[in-house]
Amino acid sequence: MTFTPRFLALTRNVTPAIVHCELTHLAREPIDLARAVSQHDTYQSLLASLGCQIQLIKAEPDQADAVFIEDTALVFDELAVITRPGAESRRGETGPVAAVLQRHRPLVQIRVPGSIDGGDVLRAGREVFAGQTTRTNAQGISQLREALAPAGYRVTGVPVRGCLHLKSAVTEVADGLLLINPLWADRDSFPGYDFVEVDPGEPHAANALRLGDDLVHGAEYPRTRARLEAEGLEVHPVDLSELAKAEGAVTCCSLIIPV
Ligand code: CIR
Repeated sequence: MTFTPRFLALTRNVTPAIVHCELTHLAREPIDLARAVSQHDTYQSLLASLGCQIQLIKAEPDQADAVFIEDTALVFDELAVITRPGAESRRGETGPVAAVLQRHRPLVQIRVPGSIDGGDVLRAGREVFAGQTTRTNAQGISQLREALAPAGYRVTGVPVRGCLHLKSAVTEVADGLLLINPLWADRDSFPGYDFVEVDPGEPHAANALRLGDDLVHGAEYPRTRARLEAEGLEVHPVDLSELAKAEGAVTCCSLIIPV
C-alpha cells in the first residue's frame, strides 16, 4: 500500500545546546536531553500517523532553540515568509529552512528592523493575527501585511501579555473556533469567532496543532482536552514536557506544508 501524505512536516532535531535555550517567562530547570529527544521522536511519529511526511532539517549542535522550527517561517498556500526571529541568538536558524522551503513556495524575507517569530502568527482562513510581543515588532507586522496583501490576507496586530507568543495564548482548533487562555489574549481581539477556554488550572494549554480535523495537544492538559472533546474534536495528546521547560509546545516543533 502506498502512503499519500496530506502534509509535509519540516522538523529539526533537539540539540545538546537546548540546556542554554532562550527563556522569557520560565525559570531555568534542568532538561533531560535523552528524554527531550525521545519525546520529540514520539511527536514526529504522531505527526506521521496523522498523515505527515516528516522532513528533518539537521540543526547545528550549538543552536539551542532550533527544534522550535515554527519560529523561522510562515507557510501560506501562495508563498512562505522567512522570519527574522526576535531573539538575536536564533537568527541563524532561518537559512537552512529557507533552502528547503524555496522548493515549495516563493519566499519573502522579513528585513531589519522588522522581527517576527512564527509562534506569534495565527492564521485562520484569510485572517492573520500577529502577536505584539517581545519577539514580534510593529515593523515586522507591517512587512508581513505588505507581503500578504496581494494574496488577499488581512493582517491584524493583537496584544499579548504574560506569555511568550500569541500561539501560547490562542490557536485555531476548528473553522471559526479558537482555543484561548483569556488571561493572555483578549477574546475581543477575535471578533466573530467562537471560543473554547483552557481550564483555569492549565494556563499553557491553549497551544494546539491542527492537522485537518485532528488536533495535536499537550498530554499534560487533560482538563482542557476534555473541553475540546466535548466540542466533538479529535484530540491526540503527546507529552512534550521536557521541551515545555524551554517554553516550547506542540505547534513550535514543526512547520506544516499542505501537499
Ligand atoms: C525561545 O524562547 O525562543 C524558545 N526557548 C522557545 C520557542 C518556542 N516557540 C514557539 O512557541 N513557537
